[in-house]
Amino acid sequence: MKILVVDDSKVIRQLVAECLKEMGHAVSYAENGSEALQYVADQDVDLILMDVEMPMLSGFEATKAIRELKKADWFPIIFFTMHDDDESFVNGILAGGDAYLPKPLNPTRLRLTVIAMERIYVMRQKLQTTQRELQAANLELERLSLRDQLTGLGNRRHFDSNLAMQFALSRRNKAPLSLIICDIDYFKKYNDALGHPQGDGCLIAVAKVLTEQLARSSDLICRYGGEEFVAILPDTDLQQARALAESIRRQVFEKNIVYGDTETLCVSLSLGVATYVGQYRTALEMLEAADAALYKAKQSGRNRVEV
Ligand code: GH3
Ligand code: MG
Ligand code: MG
Ligand code: MG
Ligand code: MG
Repeated sequence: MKILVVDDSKVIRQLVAECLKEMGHAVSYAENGSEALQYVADQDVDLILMDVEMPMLSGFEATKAIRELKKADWFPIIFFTMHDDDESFVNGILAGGDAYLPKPLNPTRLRLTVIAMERIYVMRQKLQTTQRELQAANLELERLSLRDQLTGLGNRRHFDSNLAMQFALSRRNKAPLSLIICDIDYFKKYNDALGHPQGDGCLIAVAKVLTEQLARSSDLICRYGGEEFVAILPDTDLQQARALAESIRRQVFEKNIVYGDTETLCVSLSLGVATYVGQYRTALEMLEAADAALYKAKQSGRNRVEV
């Protein structure tokens, strides 16, 4: 344990330290209550051995202040004092102490009390490990809850919360915000021709193109539904977004993912683009505009970009 010994007498500090070092503990010192308080504010401590009568701040006062400072973190504090009466003992416990040893110190009693307090230390260590593991597990859960399992892209949940946030940011900063919605053309036919597992592979391939084409760290690409993807592009104007969409369309088409005898049966995307420059009242309105553009792309022959 990291033990802090607090006493205004150098002789006692040395005596106690010798005993603790023999037990294998790391020892630090403070000469009065306020030094102890300062030490606890700056450094890690597992146990404090504290004299009661000291100049500046008494052991009881220092203990009250330490308990206030470290509200969420209880480590044991052992008092040692000349005042061996019941009332002093009660006051020590009320001040936030855990044990009370009379002076002159009996080394065996000191050692045994430290051993008993070490159990609190062991429990604290376990608790801290559990807390760390829980935090890590929560982070992982949070991460998983925002991912699409198949493609590794963001999922619908991620998209919804990010769009709301980016829309608000864009409105406040008066910066353009673009959306690209992509839908694989005739994907049902692809599945019918090659089967669902192959279809899944095609979704992964399209996701890869999207990830490669939209490389800004601020871009968010999500799988919106079955064979629909959507990208949120902050600080991107209509001209840039349209060019990106066109590049995605071309890259997917040129991959030449054929699924029939004739060349015409080749995977392609239809894409709809919308850019917010203050004209939409809500993020949903913007999404509807992008969706309408996608519909137009489908209506006018597929494998194309519309705005
Ligand atoms: P359109 O050009 O009008 O978009 O035609 P489409 O066939 O792509 O559209 P439709 O909505 O009729 O069919 C979408 C298909 O996407 C149907 C479904 O089986 C397939 N699909 C959706 N999710 C998945 C998936 O996770 N894996 C696979 N393999 N197929 C999927
Ligand atoms: Mg003293
Ligand atoms: Mg669709
Ligand atoms: Mg559909
Ligand atoms: Mg489709």
